[in-house]
Amino acid sequence: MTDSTSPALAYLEHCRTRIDHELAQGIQQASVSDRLQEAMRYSVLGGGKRIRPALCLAAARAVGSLEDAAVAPACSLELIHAYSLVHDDLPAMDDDDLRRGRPTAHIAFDEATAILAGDALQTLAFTLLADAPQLSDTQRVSMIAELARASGHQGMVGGQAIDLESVGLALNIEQLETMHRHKTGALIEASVRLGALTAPGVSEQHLSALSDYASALGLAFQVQDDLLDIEGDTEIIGKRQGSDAAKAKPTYPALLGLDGARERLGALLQQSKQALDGLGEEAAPLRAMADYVVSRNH
Ligand code: GRG
Repeated sequence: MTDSTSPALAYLEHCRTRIDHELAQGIQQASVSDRLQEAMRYSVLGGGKRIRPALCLAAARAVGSLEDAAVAPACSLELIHAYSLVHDDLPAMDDDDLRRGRPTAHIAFDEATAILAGDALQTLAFTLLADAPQLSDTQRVSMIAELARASGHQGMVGGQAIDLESVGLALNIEQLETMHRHKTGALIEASVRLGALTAPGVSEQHLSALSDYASALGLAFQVQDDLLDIEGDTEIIGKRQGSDAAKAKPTYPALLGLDGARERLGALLQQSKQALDGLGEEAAPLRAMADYVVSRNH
């Protein structure tokens, strides 16, 4: 890690401390099945960088909200993210055995329990938002609507469907970016927007600038993910676990070449940070997160 990532690493650690306690409490609430609850805990609290909660807390700070107001939305974003990883790892999807250096949920438990844990994490996300003590009814409804849009068929789930349908097809760069904007970008954008919505009177101008920041950052996240895959695999087309030629997916380096992908990453970082020009020093954690996303090593 370079000097440019250290402010973000400190911020990510701060966010982890702040939200992991809340996540554990949310999962702890009486469950009719100990095994299901254990699978939920395993899938959420066993590692992960907490990029989405950090973006949510950082956006709240950028618009002058108290951090307390952003804790429930930040947890809801991490829960949706965790559910998506559990389901993505299933045999019917990516069929991965390892996640965050440990057996995936369906290996550690069983397939049916992993499906249920993912379902339960998803609904818990919306419960936390509906019950968020620091937010008004209007804010809760707006956030629930935004999160549902970003994670459902208009967002992440839709992107995953495009991804599955495109296996073996030669996507062009526009089609690749459309897929990523939905599959991973929508939740990253929602992370920033939910943070901004903690300020009751947030202006359309600020919301739009923050959406532009997040939209460029969501793509940058994916370019860096593809570049990290190459370092891990030394293959331009491939995937991390359960590699299977028939499942080869298009990537930025495959379409643009290594230099082209790095150039695209630089342009997206610049675009992302430029969107914050109208925001002051309070947006420093968002700027640090942008640097981190493009230089992270895992
Ligand atoms: C199955 C409904 C459903 C959706 C799946 C987002 C997604 C759609 C699948 C994730 C698969 C994947 C590995 C995509 C690459 C980008 C990505 C989301 C990586 C993991 O995110 P990080 O790096 O993970 O933030 P950590 O472990 O740090 O939380």
